[in-house]
Amino acid sequence: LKTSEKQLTGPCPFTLIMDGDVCFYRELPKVELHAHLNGSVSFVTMEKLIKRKPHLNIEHSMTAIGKGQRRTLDECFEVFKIIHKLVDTEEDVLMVATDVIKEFSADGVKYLELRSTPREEKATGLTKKSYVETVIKAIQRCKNEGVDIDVRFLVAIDRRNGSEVAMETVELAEEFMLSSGGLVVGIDLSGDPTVGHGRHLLPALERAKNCGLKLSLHLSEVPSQLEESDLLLNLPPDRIGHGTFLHPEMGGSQHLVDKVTKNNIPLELCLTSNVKGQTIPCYSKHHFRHWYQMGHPVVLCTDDKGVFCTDLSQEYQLAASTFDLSHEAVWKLSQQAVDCIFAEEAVKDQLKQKWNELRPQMF
Ligand code: 6MZ
Repeated sequence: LKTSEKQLTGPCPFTLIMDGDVCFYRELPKVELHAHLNGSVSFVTMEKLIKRKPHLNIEHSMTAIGKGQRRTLDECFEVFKIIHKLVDTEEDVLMVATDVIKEFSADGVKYLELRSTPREEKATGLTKKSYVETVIKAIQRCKNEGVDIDVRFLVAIDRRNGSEVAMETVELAEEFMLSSGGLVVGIDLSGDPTVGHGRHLLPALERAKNCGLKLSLHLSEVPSQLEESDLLLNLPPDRIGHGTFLHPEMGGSQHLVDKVTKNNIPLELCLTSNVKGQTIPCYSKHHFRHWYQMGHPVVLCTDDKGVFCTDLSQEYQLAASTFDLSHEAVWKLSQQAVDCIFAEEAVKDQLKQKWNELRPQMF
């Protein structure tokens, strides 16, 4: 078996045999820009949550898509509902966010943008505001403990909840952008792509843009969204999540590609998520190929490392083995991701310096 095949058939990335090549990807400094908090909960953290709430009768097999398994995107969204039942107090959110940040750091991620949908849980007193405060607390806690990772937060709009909630979410993000000392940097538009239409969310997204929040929008994650993508690309967003069906080779159009390239909008690409969620039939047919060949900025990401049983090192290794990338090309890919972050220029400069310092250890 090639290393990539060994990984695909292995139980979870954390139990991989660390051969030389795996070490390269672990040690590679990385930037993670597309990680949904509740989709990123690891096996270990999930066990703790399940123990806290035995009455829910939730088993780990219900919250993760393991080796060789596939789910429809619909089924993936059912998984998130189960996880949300397990994460419904401030204490849970704090533990989950702290663990996720530390796990990304242990995987060699030096800069992380976490995203999450603020949730209210009447039964436990969790409010949308305390939800965001708690994620920020986790980020600050990790920083104080000296965890080697710079973390920012994108407040997520779940498209299912409509225009009013979208506007409230932007207002909340705006408040925290001003009070969090630069930790809240933007808005994510996510949720089940088959529900709702982006046109209703335009006023909220325009407001976000006007007040200085950056925009990362899930676009064309399923084939039926081309008209919506065309409309939302007019904003334009600062980054695109997935963008699976934008390219003509994937059923999109040159017109959409031109809109993306004209504004040089980076794409956040999540290989395992797309294969396990069955929007892409196999790794070799991933749209990474088309955009990478064009020289367009693409950033490899995990999406939901817990649900899809992956980590960022594994995603880099999969991209390399599938698309025949040299270590040098992989290095460039991770380095160029720095240009796509939402934090201010000074942070970019610090990261670029870090990459330069780490390079001699890698080659
Ligand atoms: C679209 C996704 C997603 O916000 O509770 N989410 N939205 N496409 C995807 N592809 C698989 N994966 C996750 O994390 C879970 C939420 O993130 C969004 C969904 O809204 C999901 O409910 P948070 O931390």
